Amino acid sequence: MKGNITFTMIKPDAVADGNTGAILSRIEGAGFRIVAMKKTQLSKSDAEKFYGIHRERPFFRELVEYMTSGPIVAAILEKENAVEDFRKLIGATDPTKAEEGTIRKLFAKSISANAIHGSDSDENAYIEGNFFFSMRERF
Ligand code: IDP
Ligand code: MG
Repeated sequence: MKGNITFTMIKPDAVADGNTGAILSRIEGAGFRIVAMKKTQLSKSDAEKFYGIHRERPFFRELVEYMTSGPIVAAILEKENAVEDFRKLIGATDPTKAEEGTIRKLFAKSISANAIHGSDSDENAYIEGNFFFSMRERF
């Protein structure tokens, strides 16, 4: 069912602030079905691997430090047009540029501690989902 799956993480700032429930409620309210979910904490090597594409970016060290600073909630979500619709729901990377009503506008603290991750393509949704879960054909 290509196109119907995306991957998310509720990031350490949002989990630490007690916003997990409020964010999940918005995700479900927007029509996404949670097909797998777990709370865990990334090791340094997990975070470096997950964000490997950003290795050369100036913020990479800050990003790894932040993403390992506390527990995250990882989930696979299902909905028609999941990747694009979820990116709309979470808003721009920089919360000061995110639209009103988006999850980042509501819950993010900064461009780094921006509350939530959302996959940017179908291909990455599968790669990222498989990083935390064993995705089978039915996904
Ligand atoms: P995205 O999460 O909206 O897809 P990406 O450009 O893929 O944004 O960056 C991945 C993550 O790296 C962001 O969500 C944010 O946590 C962090 N990040 C991105 N740009 C910056 C920056 O300029 N300074 C600090 N952290 C950043
Ligand atoms: Mg990205």
